[in-house]
Amino acid sequence: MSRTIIYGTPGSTYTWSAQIALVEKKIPHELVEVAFGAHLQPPHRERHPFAKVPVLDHDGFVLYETQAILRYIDQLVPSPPLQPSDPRDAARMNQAIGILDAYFWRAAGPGVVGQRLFAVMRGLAPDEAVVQAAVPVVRTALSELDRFLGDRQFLAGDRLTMADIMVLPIVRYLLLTPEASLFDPHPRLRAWCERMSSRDSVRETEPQLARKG
Ligand SMILES: N[C@@H](CCC(=O)N[C@@H](CS)C(=O)NCC(=O)O)C(=O)O
Repeated sequence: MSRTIIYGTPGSTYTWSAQIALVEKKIPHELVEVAFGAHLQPPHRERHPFAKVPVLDHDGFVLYETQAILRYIDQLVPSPPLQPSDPRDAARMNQAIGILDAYFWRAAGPGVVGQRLFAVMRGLAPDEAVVQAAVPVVRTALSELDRFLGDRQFLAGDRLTMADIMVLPIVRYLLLTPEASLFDPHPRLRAWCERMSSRDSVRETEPQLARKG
């Protein structure tokens, strides 16, 4: 019988994306927690030389980089597809993922959520300068994602794709911060987040830290 393991840190957005994809594909998996800090040490460092999470182990095939994990899962279990067949939708999906990886996650994650939620949880005051430097990038990313969404149900068309799965977790955390007000011009994006959050795959894998209250 095949065995699928995700090594991840509690609360990690990228780990959450990998888990959502596995549940969408009905691939049973085990989450092995890598405590924060342990990701910098062996044995995790041997799985991921850049010391990040998640890492997938599928029957001994070890893979890191969330995009690569999602694309692998999508080829392994083709149904339901997580990539559009329409070339323009596929291009938008890739663009949204590129924006997430290159700009949005860094600004929203370490820039806003890291300061507003995680620093505060450790008893530290948020660094307002870091938050303020991140806000313009977050604002641009939200505006672009809203434009991609348009009047459709998902970020790259009328079906769930890798773009929705990769973008949702950081959006969920952002909405727990005072910078949730950056969504005010984008009610469609908020509605998309609510639709996504009601999916079984999202609810079943939701980290405790991402829950309201
Ligand atoms: N490009 C990587 C990014 C993964 C990443 O940045 N993960 C974060 C958690 S969401 C992490 O491991 N942070 C720990 C650190 O930077 O020390 C991917 O797509 O998997």
